Amino acid sequence: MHVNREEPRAYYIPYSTSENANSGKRGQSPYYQTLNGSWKFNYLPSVKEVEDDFYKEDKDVKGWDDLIVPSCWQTNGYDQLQYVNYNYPFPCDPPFMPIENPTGLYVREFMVSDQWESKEKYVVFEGVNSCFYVWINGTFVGYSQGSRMPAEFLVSPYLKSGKNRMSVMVLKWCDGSYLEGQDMWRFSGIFRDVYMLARDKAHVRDVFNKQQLSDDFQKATLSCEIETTGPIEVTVELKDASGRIVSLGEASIDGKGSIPLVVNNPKLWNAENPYLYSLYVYASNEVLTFTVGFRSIAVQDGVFTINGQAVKLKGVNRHDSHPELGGTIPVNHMIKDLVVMKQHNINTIRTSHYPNDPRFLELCNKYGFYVIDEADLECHGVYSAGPFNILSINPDWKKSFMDRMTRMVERDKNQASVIMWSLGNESWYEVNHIAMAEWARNRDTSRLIHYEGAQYPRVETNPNEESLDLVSRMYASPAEIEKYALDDTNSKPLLLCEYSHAMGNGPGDLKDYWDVIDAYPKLMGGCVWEWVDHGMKTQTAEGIHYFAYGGDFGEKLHDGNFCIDGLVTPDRKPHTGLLEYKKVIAPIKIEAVQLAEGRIRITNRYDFIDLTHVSVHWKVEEDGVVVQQGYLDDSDVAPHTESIVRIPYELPEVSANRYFLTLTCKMKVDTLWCEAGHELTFEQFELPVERIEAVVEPSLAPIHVTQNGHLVAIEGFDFQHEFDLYDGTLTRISKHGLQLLQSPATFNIWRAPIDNDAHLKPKWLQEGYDQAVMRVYRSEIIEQTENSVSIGVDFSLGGYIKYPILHGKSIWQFDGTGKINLQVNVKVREGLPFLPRFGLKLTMPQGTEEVEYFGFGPQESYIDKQHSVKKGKYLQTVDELFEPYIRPQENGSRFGTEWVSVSNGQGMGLNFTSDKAFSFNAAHYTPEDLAAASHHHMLVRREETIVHLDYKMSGVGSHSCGPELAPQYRLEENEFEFKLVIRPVFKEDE
Ligand code: IPT
Repeated sequence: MHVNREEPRAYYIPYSTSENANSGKRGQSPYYQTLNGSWKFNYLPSVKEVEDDFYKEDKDVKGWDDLIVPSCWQTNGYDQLQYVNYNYPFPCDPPFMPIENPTGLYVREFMVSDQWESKEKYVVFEGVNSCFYVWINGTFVGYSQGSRMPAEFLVSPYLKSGKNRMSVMVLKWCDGSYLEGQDMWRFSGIFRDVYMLARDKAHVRDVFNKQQLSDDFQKATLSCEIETTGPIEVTVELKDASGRIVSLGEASIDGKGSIPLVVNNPKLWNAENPYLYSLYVYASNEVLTFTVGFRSIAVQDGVFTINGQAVKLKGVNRHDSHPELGGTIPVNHMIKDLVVMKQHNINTIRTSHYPNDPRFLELCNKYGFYVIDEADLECHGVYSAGPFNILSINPDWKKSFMDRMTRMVERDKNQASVIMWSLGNESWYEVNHIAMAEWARNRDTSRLIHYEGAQYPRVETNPNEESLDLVSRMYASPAEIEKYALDDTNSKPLLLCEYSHAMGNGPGDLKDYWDVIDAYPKLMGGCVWEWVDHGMKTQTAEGIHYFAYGGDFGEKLHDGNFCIDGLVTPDRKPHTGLLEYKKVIAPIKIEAVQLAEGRIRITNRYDFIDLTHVSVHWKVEEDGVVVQQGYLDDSDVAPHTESIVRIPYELPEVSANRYFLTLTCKMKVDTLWCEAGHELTFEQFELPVERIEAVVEPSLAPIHVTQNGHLVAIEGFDFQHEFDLYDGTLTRISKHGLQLLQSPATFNIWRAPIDNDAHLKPKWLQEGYDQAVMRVYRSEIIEQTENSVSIGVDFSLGGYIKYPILHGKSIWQFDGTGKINLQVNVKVREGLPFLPRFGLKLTMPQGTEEVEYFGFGPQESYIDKQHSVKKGKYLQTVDELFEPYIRPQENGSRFGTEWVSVSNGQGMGLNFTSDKAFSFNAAHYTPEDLAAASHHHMLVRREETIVHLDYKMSGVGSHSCGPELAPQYRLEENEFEFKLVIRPVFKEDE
């Protein structure tokens, strides 16, 4: 697995003074020299093409390419961009790799400072995929594999004064690749930083800051376990966040030693208040610094706790994924992720499925995140070829498994944010895992051990069931986790290490999960799969930018858009699913107690901090217009407690209007991740005001009806409508001569399948849901007066081969004002899969761009994805309603709409209402357009506007990898009635 690699150690950079250490910038250290930059690079499709002398000192490499390090080959035009989930993109023949193994040769010249003359010099590679050999000045230095772990080599013997040359050979595949079969783009190369360190001959090699908190948290002891490379005086100093020394110690250490530090009344670290002390380790000319966050992580009576407090993990799975740089993640990009996460109330990150850059963990310490640090180990691919456990049970592979655990734990053992070690992902669970777990438990008693694969039965049962501290599940449904929580024989907390698969339009089940998680102490939360869509930014021949996914680069084996399953886009724009998550996991909950008297309950769901940093604004809106507002008095609600508050609004006893109360919780202060005024969460209630319905006088305006064959013309003072009896539908709606319908209205059940419909889609297609056309059995005028006319239609909607999907009876009543009252009664054939939706589809002419509605907004909402939207009056454009999913699919619907007007810019259009709230959307694409395009940029925007008025739209769920859509979110009624009022309007006159 390696040759000449140094033993793993904690991550640090040696500095010369505490001042330059405090800068946090590696370049401030005189003992650090980056080897990032421009390297000469030669890519060869096969290792057999490597020239024997390529690493020699005098090898002429002028003709080679220039490549920036760190980087990935595939994002620089070398090799092949390929996205594969768990299958191996090579024959499964462990430990062998294809002979045609792509290879990258790197050469770089660098100077070594004269001031380093007397020092020991090391080179550190923080990440190279998948394995590499290093030479300096033509002499072999060493070899390492294990892509996301640092490899350090002692290079003093090979360096000379003046110019030196480093040559590196990186192979795309090695036997380690069998353990790196994670669901991701397969990148290669020196993709993380490379640097040299100059050390005193006798120096501190490793530091393990072992912390222990007394049971009452009043005393913290820090045992600094220090390993040196020779006899040396070591002084340690612990400073609090203000820079005050709180404890110090010293010792002469030759080899291993320990310096104890004690802090009375320590300030504890947690994700909400990430209080950090700084530890300085002085030895000879060097100072090393470590942040120290005192916290205790435990399972108490089956409940997961931090600092003795039950904590729920509100997490995400995060891959290293950059839309242009691939697996190379600059620090500012890491910060961007953390800021967006913080702004969305996320407190936990699982570093799926490998350790990240060590600076990422330092940022997590500082910004406040709980991290599940996962070993770089997934051998899921063996499962496609044969038994799942062939590697995890095989003693020949034990060393490789252990290597991935020991190097991670040693590197990250001082990081406060790391609360759990994870043995990797989806590699079954056998003796090799148990060895990893047991080693880690022995080395570090302060963290928990996680592994999801343990749920599968083992061939060789190991009696030590205690190897893991918690039970971990993927994609279990809310009902399944509830069952676990209710079973008293389950003594460990349960973590959903992956849940609510955020692929495409979704997830729609977050609230259901959290209702259950919040109800049971044994459920410790979970991490949504996943944080980011791994789209690669690319462009068409015409220069149109788009985000590519599997298959877009002509790769033979790929897994399509299964990598486009994040809560944010590749360029980190929040999807609507993230807004939903933010609301569901919000740290403050507001409930109604007695709205007539303005009483509400505020619950502080933070685990450690009170609410003094939050200001709560309230407003009352009367039909969408603010009529009263104010701020609540500061409420100092302690964590995990609640307070009942009175809001001083005054309500009329009766009104024809509706009143909504909206409370918004905002940050009072600037933080690392937000500015004062940032909205943490909100809540909304309809206020109890007795409603006097406005009396609508029946229209006495006369109506003229003329029938010409199958066409019925319905005319009044300022309108002309037309109904086609043959097709059983409306063909013209016009006001003042303006035709508002471009093509006949149709009943519609189809939606462009979302990713979460993928499993159901074949059944939908089998029944012809995508082709359902109307068959009219009867269509006639059934009632006519001076002021109105009604047309009755019996129809069915059917696809092909099978019996019709549904039968319906519609009554279209026209009155003298131009209003159209539609009532449709539907019977769906028994035994069918639930309907995507049912509603009326209209096409409105070019120029129909304005949408005004009273309902939920401003973003899309569905029956199961509507916690992050606010009820109000919205004015948007058709384009603003659209959500540009990377793979186009149903989007932009508005659930719970009470009325909507869709018009041209002058306000001339159609107004829709119903007796019950309905869903609508308006777009420049039909469901068929969306379904036919594989990427957003391939959509051709129509000039006309397609409007859907839906009785119901089925929910979105997370079935692409999660449970089926819950029954309450499906349109699976066999009989229903839908009423819709269509009114041509000139809005500016109303
Ligand atoms: C699970 C994987 O752990 C994760 O890496 C990713 O592939 C995700 O699913 C799907 O997007 S594996 C699945 C078979 C449960």
